[in-house]
Amino acid sequence: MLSTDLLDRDRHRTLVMGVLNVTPDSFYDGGTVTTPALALARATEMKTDGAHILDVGGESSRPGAEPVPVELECERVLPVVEALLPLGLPVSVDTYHAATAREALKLGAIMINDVSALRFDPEMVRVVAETGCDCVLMHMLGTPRTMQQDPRYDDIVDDIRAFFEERIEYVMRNGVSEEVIWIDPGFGFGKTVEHNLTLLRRLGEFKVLGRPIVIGTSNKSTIGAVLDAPVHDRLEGTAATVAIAIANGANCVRVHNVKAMARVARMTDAILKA
Ligand code: HH2
Repeated sequence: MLSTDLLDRDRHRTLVMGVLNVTPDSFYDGGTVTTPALALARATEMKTDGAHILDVGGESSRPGAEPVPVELECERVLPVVEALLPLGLPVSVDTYHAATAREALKLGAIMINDVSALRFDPEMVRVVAETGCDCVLMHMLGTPRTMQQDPRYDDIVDDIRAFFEERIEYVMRNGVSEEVIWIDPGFGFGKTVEHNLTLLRRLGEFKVLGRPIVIGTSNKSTIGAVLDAPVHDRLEGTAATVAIAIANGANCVRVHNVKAMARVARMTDAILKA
């Protein structure tokens, strides 16, 4: 089991998850990885730069994105999963489709990163239960198409914690063991700038759930809004969010710029966990 395994081995180290999108339209790296060979080259670089996990995605979930048919997602993702396996790094697949997840796990992926927390495809919980794979439950308000339309919470942290309690109870009732569950508050998914900043400030409040926390702030629009910076000029802003997330209890940071953020994570870990 990846969570127990990696977290035990690396108790004093924050895990770095490198983002590898095989899409034409992802907000940061869209259109850059178009073949399994290019994916392998990018992933090899990420491994050298300090990635512990690779997260392969075949559908953009940026605000307003349209869903991709599952066949197309499989066409994009599966050959890339296969190409990455010889690297020996754990491969996660960013999907909410059970069919994609099932095939990717058969090939050798060991983690499913589901931005819908297993809500969008009712079959997904069965795939996770049957295979025993690791699984990230991410919070999102609505769907990528609708999530940024006036998102509201009573108290964002209390609401998301209640969401996780419900989701964890649901997956465990359906045969998923607790040890494989990771939680992610979904930075940028149905949240205003203020909501996202609050989540980072209060991330530690999710610790009561007893599960490893993943967070993906990398280059997102909240950083652009604070710094008034375009998407490819958000490295320092991302660094600040990664350091604060780790200080507030994140166990795994999902990032595009692996070299820089692996260093930020190592430095932050050294300060906090010496
Ligand atoms: N963010 C994105 C996609 N998947 N998964 C988790 N667990 N947490 C996140 O914050 C998260 C995620 C969006 O980032 P990216 O994949 O770079 O962009 P796009 O959705 O446009 O492909």
